[in-house]
Amino acid sequence: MKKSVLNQINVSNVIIVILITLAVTASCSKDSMADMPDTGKTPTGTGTGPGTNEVWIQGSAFNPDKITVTAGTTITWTNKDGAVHTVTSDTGIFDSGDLAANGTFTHKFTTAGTFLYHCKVHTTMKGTVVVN
Ligand SMILES: [Cu+2]
Repeated sequence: MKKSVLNQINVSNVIIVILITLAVTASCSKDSMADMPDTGKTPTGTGTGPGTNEVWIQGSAFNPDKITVTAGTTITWTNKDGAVHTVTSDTGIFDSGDLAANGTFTHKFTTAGTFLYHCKVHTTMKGTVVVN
């Protein structure tokens, strides 16, 4: 008799431990979900990569380095680096000026063509916009 009561207590203890473990696991995953919006600081990006008609300046490179759009599209560049970069047309039709960390620049491409651009600070950084 006594032994069976003891066994029942042990079983309930095990269940309580499992429930506590589940509760802790659930609250941990909830916390990491809550942290996710903080990592993506752009209003339009998903946090993992540039969205449609967006170019991210990341690791001293334009991502994507070649983007194809239709005439009338506005492209937004966002500086995801800590360093200052620029988005400067090779032919002088647009220039962002210095973009600090999280700085953005937009330009509307109204005519078809291939538009080369670069960063004035880092001359090896090059990008292309193809407008159809
Ligand atoms: Cu640069």
